[in-house]
Amino acid sequence: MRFDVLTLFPDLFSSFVKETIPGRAIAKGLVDISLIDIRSFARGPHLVTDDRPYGGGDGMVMKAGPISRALQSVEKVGSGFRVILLTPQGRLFTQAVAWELSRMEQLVLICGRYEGVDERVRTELADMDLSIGDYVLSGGELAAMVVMDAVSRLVPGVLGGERSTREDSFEDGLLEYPHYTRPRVFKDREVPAVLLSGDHEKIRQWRRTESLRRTLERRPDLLENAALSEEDRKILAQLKESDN
Ligand code: 9D3
Repeated sequence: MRFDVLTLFPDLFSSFVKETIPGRAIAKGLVDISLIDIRSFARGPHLVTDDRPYGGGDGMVMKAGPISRALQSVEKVGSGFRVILLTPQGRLFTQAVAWELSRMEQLVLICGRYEGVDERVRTELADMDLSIGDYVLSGGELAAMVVMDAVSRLVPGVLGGERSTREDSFEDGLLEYPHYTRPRVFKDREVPAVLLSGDHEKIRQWRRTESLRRTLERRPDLLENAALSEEDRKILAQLKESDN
């Protein structure tokens, strides 16, 4: 997977590239991140990348020209190629979108700053737009890192030891059960006895019940699309009835 990031702040990515999962994948040659400074494609003595909005109003808008020229400088490495604009107005980035994108060979991520980006970047240059959630960031850079982290760990071979990504939260549509390690007692709180019992079937049932309980309490919206067995539905019915 090759990522090309178009940004006014390439330095923001240095520790991300060095330290994250994609960083380890880079060492293995499975993921490659190329940073492109939009300012180096600006023109004139002042290398202007933004301008005042047509129609008036506060704030500045990123110009289409420098972004367009930065995009033209990106070398296409394959056929599975998508240009993605990170914007608060974009389609919501979810695990399902991450899986879709992980099948591509190359993703170009355009990071906006200021109040926004000239609309023609979205309509004429980008194939899709993404938002990472309903909160206001100062720019698209953190969103680009979120997308790269989530997508690159789905690329085959990226996760160390091939630990199954299907075990992860959200892969079966439920929140995870609680985890415990030593010590057995912490702040007078004991590890649930069932986890020390050695009874693997009991442990499996307990974990599934806690997974369902947490999802019901915290994210009932996830239950709509979760992969639920008959056993799961019985447990859920009990949890709803008994209020525990
Ligand atoms: C002042 C009105 N804002 C609209 C909500 C304008 C605005 C806010 C934040 C324009 C750009 C930004 C910068 N954010 C992003 O570029 C961004 C973002 C985000 O803020 N939240 C979630 N996902 C994303 S992806 C890119």
